[in-house]
Amino acid sequence: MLIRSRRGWELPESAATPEEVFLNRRGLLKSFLAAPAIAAAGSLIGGPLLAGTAFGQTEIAADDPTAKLYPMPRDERFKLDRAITDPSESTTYTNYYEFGSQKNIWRAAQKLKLRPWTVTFDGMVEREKTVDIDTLLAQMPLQERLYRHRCVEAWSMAVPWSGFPLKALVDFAQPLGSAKYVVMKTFQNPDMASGQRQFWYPWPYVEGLTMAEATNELAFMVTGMYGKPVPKQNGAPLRLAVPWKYGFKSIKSIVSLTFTDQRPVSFWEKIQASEYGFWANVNPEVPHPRWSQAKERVLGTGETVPTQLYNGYGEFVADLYKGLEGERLYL
Ligand SMILES: Nc1nc2c(c(=O)[nH]1)N[C@H]1C(S)=C(S)[C@@H](COP(=O)(O)O)O[C@H]1N2
Ligand SMILES: [Mo]
Repeated sequence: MLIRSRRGWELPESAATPEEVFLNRRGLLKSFLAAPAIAAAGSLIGGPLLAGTAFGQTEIAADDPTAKLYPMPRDERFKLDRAITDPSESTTYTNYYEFGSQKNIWRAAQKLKLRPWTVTFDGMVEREKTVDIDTLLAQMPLQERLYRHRCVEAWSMAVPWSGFPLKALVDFAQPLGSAKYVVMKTFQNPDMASGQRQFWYPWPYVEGLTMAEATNELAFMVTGMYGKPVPKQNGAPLRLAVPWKYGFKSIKSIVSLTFTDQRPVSFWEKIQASEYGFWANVNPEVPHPRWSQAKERVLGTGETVPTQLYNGYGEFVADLYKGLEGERLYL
């Protein structure tokens, strides 16, 4: 967003900005947040979620029939160490390359058509199947969780996601015992998503987890945000949240889950394997080849705070990586 000749993805704001300006976020926000929607959010910077303020760009989409499922009961095991990010920030400052490589693509993302929407389960499963999303949701254990989110670009947010454990979806899929990975894909439709006309990207967006990661209790499938259906720009109608990994692992608008014994090569790994690997676990001590990961800019607060190993979720996930020390776990 600051350097237009480069893709925002490849250069975080912290690397694009002189450090003293970066730390003075209020001044920075005034001078750089030129997009009207984000500029309007500037007045809310500095406070936690304010009751009664405008709800960002999260109006429920007309073609989303799931409003009656919200709000979902909160699972209190997942605590935040910081305020919930104001929705006017987290719903207008997004990464969704299918709709463009800038942060302010939320308007373009309104073209996303939510119904009909099906999810296909294939590969190493008892029986391949394609299921309508509403039929699926009716069978899932729905709940809300408060999670942090850490983008590899060194910004972060804290949001109440609604949805269900990915483990419930894996159980529904009935994978064979020989499956080692689950591979998820985003829709492919360049007529709807103009970013997909940029043919040099390896569409569709693909991400993957090991079966142990996918069935870890922290891996969550998101259908909602802030007690409402998740906005299109944040990945409706079904996205992943794996908060101990960099944000690019949390794939949006999923249409299929494929079970396999081959490690998948994800979207960003295909583009730049030396910078975006399979594991991508958050670790402040392992820098991105072009910038530090030691700190993160907390969206909507003007603050920069230290980043934590596994984004603070080590008690849930550290065991997953015992014996894998030879792998590039943090890139
Ligand atoms: N299909 C798809 N999923 C995606 C992305 C994307 O461009 N396309 N961006 C990823 C990145 S880099 C991040 S940080 C998060 C951002 O989620 P948010 O926009 O809801 O904050 O989505 C991830 N999932
Ligand atoms: Mo990201």
